[in-house]
Amino acid sequence: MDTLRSRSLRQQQHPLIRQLANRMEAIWHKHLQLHPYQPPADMGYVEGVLDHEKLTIENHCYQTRQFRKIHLELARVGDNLDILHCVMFPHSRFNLPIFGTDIVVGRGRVSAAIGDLSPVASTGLPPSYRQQLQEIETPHFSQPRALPAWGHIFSDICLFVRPTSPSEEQQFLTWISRILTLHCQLGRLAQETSSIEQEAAILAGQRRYCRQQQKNDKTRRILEQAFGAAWAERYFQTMLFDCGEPAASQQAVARK
Ligand code: BLA
Repeated sequence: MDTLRSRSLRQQQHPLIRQLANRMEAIWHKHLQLHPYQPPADMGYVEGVLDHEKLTIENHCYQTRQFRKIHLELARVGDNLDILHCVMFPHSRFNLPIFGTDIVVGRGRVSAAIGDLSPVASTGLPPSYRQQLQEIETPHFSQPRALPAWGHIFSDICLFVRPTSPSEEQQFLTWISRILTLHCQLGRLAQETSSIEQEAAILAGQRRYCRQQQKNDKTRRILEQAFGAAWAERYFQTMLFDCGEPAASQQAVARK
């Protein structure tokens, strides 16, 4: 992993992204039994051109017994734009929320840091999450940001801010690390449902999450400009926010 890390795009990226990528991988390795997840053939590592600048996308994917896809994406456009995107999709037999985080850095300044545990059930986050989240203090940020209209999928713990100092960046890092640790701990304890109705409801909740995320025009515009509309659509549906179950062979690996 050290060699992988030392070659990773994160070495050129903003320190908040590098630190968060390393921290999330450390938390996953500590709490979960990770198995490889093969991204679609031409989508693991991608290069393109955006406004005469090189666009590079690097994807790291894993799966576990509870999570059908754990996806960490790092992207960089010249020296102008650094992005970290992460989503953990639970298997549809587990009534677990969807962990997601996105960091966007434009010309060396973090313009957006967002993190959430988004519920898939209409009843909101499971009671165990509600209870344990009370232990995690939400830091204060001087520049909170308003969620876009499609963002009603996010929970009331969602943080969407523009950190204005290294201290606020560190506070976001600490907060999101605690949320992720809790999620891995509770995820590991989660029991599979045997109810077909509940599984269908979970799947519908995940589909709703993906549908809404696919309405993020800011992400779509970047991908469309660099790779064209058709590729961007395929990337959204198969890499960023796919709703289906992975191939049977991948599930078999994770269930061992
Ligand atoms: C915003 N996402 C953005 C922005 C850009 C991207 C450029 C605008 C930043 C700003 O307004 O300051 C770009 N994000 C990307 C790209 C990828 C990416 C290119 O992930 C990947 C290739 N987005 C997510 C996830 C969440 C998310 C998992 O991928 C939340 C859990 C949220 N990103 C999110 C939100 C905004 C955003 C809510 C603000 C959108 C808006 O203000 O309209």
